[in-house]
Amino acid sequence: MKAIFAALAVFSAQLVAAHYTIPDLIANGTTFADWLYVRETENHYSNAPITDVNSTEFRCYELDMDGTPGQTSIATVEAGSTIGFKANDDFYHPGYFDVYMSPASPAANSPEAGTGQTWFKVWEDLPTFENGQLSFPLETSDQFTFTIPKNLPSGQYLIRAEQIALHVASTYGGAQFYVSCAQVNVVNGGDGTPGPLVSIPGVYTGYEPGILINIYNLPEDYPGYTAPGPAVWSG
Ligand SMILES: *[C@@H]1O[C@H](CO)[C@@H](O)[C@H](O)[C@H]1NC(C)=O
Ligand SMILES: *[C@@H]1O[C@H](CO)[C@@H](O)[C@H](O)[C@H]1NC(C)=O
Ligand SMILES: [Cu+2]
Repeated sequence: MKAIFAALAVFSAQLVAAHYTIPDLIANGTTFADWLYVRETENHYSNAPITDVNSTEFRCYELDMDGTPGQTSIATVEAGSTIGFKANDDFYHPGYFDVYMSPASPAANSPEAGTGQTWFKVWEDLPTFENGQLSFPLETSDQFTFTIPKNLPSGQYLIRAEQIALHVASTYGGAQFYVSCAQVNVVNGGDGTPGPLVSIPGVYTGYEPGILINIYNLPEDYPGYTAPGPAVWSG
């Protein structure tokens, strides 16, 4: 009997642990090694999501908030080029995706980078709404790409990838956030002024209609998915 309970406990622990991380930066058509340019996250072993939108960890979820930045390399990327992120599994949870960037002062590999109201959104992927149902095109993919705005000023930045998984988001705190931050040096940039600027944490309360939502039981008059956070700055 005891053995059966132990086996069940292990089995359910594995079910709970069946999530993912986002360890790879894609740049210049190459997918780079795990945690080379992306700060290693605290869930690198458990793959578990963050659910507290107010915690300091919500920013980049580093394994060690002080040590990890310095242990992570900085990738040179060109403004206007296509970059992306790759997960360690398909993004099989239904959700919304976005990417934020922040100028990184004093450097992309310093713990202070991104701690102010300095973040702006550069890309998003919304669930589509058709025939009364949401659908999630990236569910069967383990990666996504986007363009670094051509007019983004040159310099060091953090790039924060986020999926807000919505499969158990019908109660407060249920949405699962999968996040990680890449460290980059943007070259050949322009003279744009990115915005609107937000703080992370601080950008969400967790009560937004795109975060606190029952995707399996939408209201009769549902208008389609509303993205949380600021509008995308495309440069
Ligand atoms: C991407 O290509 C640019 C231009 O050739 C180069 O400067 C940069 O180092 C490359 N970045 C990476 C991460 O390989
Ligand atoms: C996070 O902060 C927001 C805004 O202050 C608040 O409404 C919410 O209840 C907080 N959530 C948690 C889990 O502390
Ligand atoms: Cu999961």
